[in-house]
Amino acid sequence: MREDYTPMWESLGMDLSAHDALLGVLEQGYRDIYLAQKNRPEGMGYFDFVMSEVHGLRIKELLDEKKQNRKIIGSYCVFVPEEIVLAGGATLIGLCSGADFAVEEVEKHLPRNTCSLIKSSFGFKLGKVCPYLECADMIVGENTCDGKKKAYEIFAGMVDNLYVMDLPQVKSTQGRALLKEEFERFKTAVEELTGNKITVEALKEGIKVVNAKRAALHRLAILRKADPAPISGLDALLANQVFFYDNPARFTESVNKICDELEVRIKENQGAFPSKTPRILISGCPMAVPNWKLPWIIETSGAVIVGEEACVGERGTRNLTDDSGQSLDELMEAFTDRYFKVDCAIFTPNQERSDHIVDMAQAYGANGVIHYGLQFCQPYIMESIPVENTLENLGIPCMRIETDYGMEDVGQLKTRVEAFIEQISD
Ligand code: BJ8
Repeated sequence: MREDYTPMWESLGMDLSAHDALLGVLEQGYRDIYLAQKNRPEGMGYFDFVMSEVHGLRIKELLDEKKQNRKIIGSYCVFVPEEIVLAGGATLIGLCSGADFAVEEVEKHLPRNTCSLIKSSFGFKLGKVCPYLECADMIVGENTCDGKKKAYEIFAGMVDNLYVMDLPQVKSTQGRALLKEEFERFKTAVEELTGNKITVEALKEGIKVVNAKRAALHRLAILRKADPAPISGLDALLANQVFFYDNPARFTESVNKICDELEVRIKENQGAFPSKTPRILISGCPMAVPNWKLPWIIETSGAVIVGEEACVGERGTRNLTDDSGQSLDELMEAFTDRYFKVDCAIFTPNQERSDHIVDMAQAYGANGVIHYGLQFCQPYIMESIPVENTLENLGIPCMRIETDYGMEDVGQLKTRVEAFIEQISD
């Protein structure tokens, strides 16, 4: 029988009945979407376990870390460098939320036409249903899109430990200098929070741990080039989602284990879907847990997803950091270089992202690209038009979808996705 975590949630000041309702929906969704899949790799059992304990065991581990005086830092963006957090002797967890919650309450603080991701983050705070948020010693926001920038001004009145990182919007020399300065400022903030001075050795170790995590996901991504695809897009997405809050070493080991299994599957010509199933690349806004709506629609409509051009996906994990530097400054330079390559749509101009989408579509043998934009997300929706033009000029079919976290449009989306899959199957 599963442990009763009620006293733990109570100690975090959570709203227990609202939280029960959330967990009920999450468990049901997981059963219907994940456990209903066929031909899953056995190694996904680990991620099923992680999800069944998502607000239980992992939170207990984090609270145990806190008892040992280790600080927990929460973040909403892949620009927050985990390397620095680990080097400071703290733990980083992702806080982005993928479900609507307390919408009426949220709309008292934010305009209705705000993207679901931002609204969801507020809903989880206002509804007191996120134990990660409640156990964080520091919450890091970032000046990325206008929605987030302004939302953090309001969020600062709801939490007492918000730290906001500034970010460049242009990939210029000045932009890179700003990013490095902000990483230096963040390093000082982590040192102040933890009381630990970050040393060259600690930073090298932090880089090594994070590189290993990312390398495991690169390995997984490369295996998805095979036909038949050895793993579903839903399962691969889950691994990318769990990346943000699992223990790093355990995560790396679990992903590598799945990769070992997938290598055998590929040799034996086994797939999650039959060979020649139409292959889709998803591109656009990040999908945080439990946002599985669009991938579920795609993979129950006759196609398989072979890659995610998103921050929960390859955009977030693409590059490793050079760890050969011998001084703090050389190491800070090295990961400034690494993070500066992240091609979020907040950057202008942002041709790199279109180029990456083309590269990924070709490398993964995608028959088409589905661009996923959250409603009211200006950066990604605006960028989706040039992205579509670039792809179609190269003969790569593209469909642009705008949606939110609601389920009202599932029927309509399914009809559109089925028509697109039929078109790319010809
Ligand atoms: S680096 S993608 S994680 S900012 S969906 S809140 S952009 S209006 S999430 Fe992101 Fe960092 Fe960029 Fe990645 Fe705004 Fe759009 Fe909402 Fe978004």
